[in-house]
Amino acid sequence: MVKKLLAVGLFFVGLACMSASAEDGSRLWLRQDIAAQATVCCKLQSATLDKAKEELRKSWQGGPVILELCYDAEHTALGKEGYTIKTLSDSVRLGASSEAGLLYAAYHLLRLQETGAALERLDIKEKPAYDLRILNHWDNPDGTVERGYAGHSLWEWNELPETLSPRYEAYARANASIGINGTVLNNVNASPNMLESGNLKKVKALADVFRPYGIKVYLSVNFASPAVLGGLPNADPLDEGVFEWWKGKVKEIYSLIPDFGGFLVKANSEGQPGPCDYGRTHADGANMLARALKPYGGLVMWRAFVYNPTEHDRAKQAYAEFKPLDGTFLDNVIVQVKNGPIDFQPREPYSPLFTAMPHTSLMAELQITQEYLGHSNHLVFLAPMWKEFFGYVRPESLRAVAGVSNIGNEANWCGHDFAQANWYAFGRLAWNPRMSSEDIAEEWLKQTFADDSSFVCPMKKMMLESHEAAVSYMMPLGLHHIFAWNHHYGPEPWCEVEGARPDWLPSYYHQAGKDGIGFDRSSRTGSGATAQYPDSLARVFDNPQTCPDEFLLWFHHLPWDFKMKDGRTLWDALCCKYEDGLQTARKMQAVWTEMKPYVDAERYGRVAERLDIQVNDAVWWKDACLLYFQTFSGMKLPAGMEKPKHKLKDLKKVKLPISNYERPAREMLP
Ligand code: GCW
Repeated sequence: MVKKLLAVGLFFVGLACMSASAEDGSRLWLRQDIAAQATVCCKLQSATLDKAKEELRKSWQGGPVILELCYDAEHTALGKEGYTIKTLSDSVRLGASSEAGLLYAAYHLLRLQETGAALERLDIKEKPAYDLRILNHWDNPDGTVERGYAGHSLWEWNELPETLSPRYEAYARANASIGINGTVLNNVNASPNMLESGNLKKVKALADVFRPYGIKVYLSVNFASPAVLGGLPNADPLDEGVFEWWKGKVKEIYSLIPDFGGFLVKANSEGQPGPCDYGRTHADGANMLARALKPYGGLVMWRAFVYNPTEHDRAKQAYAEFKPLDGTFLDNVIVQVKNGPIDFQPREPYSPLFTAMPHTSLMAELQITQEYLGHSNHLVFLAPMWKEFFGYVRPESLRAVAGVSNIGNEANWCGHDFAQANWYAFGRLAWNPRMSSEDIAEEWLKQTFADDSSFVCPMKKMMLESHEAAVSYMMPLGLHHIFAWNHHYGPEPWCEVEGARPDWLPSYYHQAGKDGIGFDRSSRTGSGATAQYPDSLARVFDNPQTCPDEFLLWFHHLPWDFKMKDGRTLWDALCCKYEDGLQTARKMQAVWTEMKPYVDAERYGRVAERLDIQVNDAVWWKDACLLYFQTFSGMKLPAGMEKPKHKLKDLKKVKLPISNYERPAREMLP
């Protein structure tokens, strides 16, 4: 008998192992048991309510749940997507003034269950901080993804509209579970072909899948479309024919997709066409599109990511072009500004536009895909970086938040299993920017891996330290853009490319020389970028004695022996930062090794393999930057640091393939 029991036991252990080893990460944070068969009461029926009911029925393990549409003062005050969750004597009641609100409430309740929260006396009121919480895909019609590191595009344009991949619904569900309610399907470097009638039918097919999950679709548009696609002689926004063309296109779109969200536009930036080609302003361009969209309730998200090779300081450009336009945009235009003034660097001060355009709707563009943070090789939890941004920019001064997606067609969606946490964190912060990074990490870990404090505590710590570590081993103390040419993966502070725009080269940014290092943006001796900030902050940034260390070399060019606040020389402080970053990466690797018992073999292995690359890359970054900067400083590495593993001349030979949109493989790295 005992033997038989043992055999049965072993059989089940075997099964458990098999299912653990089939763990491809595709279930994201939505891994709840699906055999619950809960009682769900809801008098109404609709596509969205059916999703909410189905989720609860399958996974809720408590008593009956009642879903109610409520139009009382309490619920109307919570807006279109807010909701309440209340424990009653014999049930839980979810209330909202919209179906989407009830769907969000259902996901909230399940999240509480999955994270082990106390469920006895729930009395929750939720209202999203923004009406628009949107992903930006940089996906091209040919299936490539600009700055995507998780395979190819999720959208199978060749198969649409006839064939609908089951992943479209899985994508919508994942987004809805964290409150994301919009998606821009295509790259801001937009192909005019996207607006062809045949392609719009494909967009409609996706919109139909996403709609029940409360998600609207948007498109990036190429400003020259009337000329390129429509055959007009130009795309001048003040030309009536151009406006008529857009009006017609917009009408066609809304006839297919009545709840279409609107357009995202990258204009007059990095070679894209725009209104300035015709001597018009960004406002002229944005307002023309806004007029076409207005009758249907559509929006224009107009990007402020502009810079010009002739401007002496790239960090000042967007402000220079957009601030004078404050107050001139129509009310269905939102100006979309990247979090920092340059370009999604590992760390940037906030873009001064956020505090300079009080009469314009602004939205923040955050980058979820790790273009400048180790692609899908490095474990970098981005919530702390975004929280830093919200520490400077008041959440209520924004109208919306967008995140550049890190999603591709790989089984685990994001390449790195921990990059899923950044998709998750984006959604949670777009819903509530006041949530702490710690709470987000904890929620995600519990739902995605295990609800065991011996796992959650060390892993949470590791996630919370990971961004600072990456900044330290790549670009500490305000250094920025010292990446290798174009692929933005490894270090190349020495990079020179004949004929290249200076503002695409690292030396433009680090300005290292015998006299010191850093970009002088101070008002007295430098570019004066500090003056674009409100006075109180401008004063702090302007003075190297008060400028926070993390922005020191962003705003100042300082001698190598500059005395830091703690008395060390700048050179020593820089070296120690690189060393700290590397040692934290090593610690992350050690922590993960200890987590082996809590994690299935497949995900354990994938993450371990990437942490190995991350540590090696941290050595690469540290050696490359310090050995190169040492040629100027002429100073010794401080005692106690790990000795360089590489020689500068060898590192200078490393070349990764530029057009590699996939993860750089181990063999390509030093
Ligand atoms: O950072 C740069 C990226 C480009 C991107 C551009 C942008 C979509 O390297 O790949 O183009 O930003 O945000 O428009």
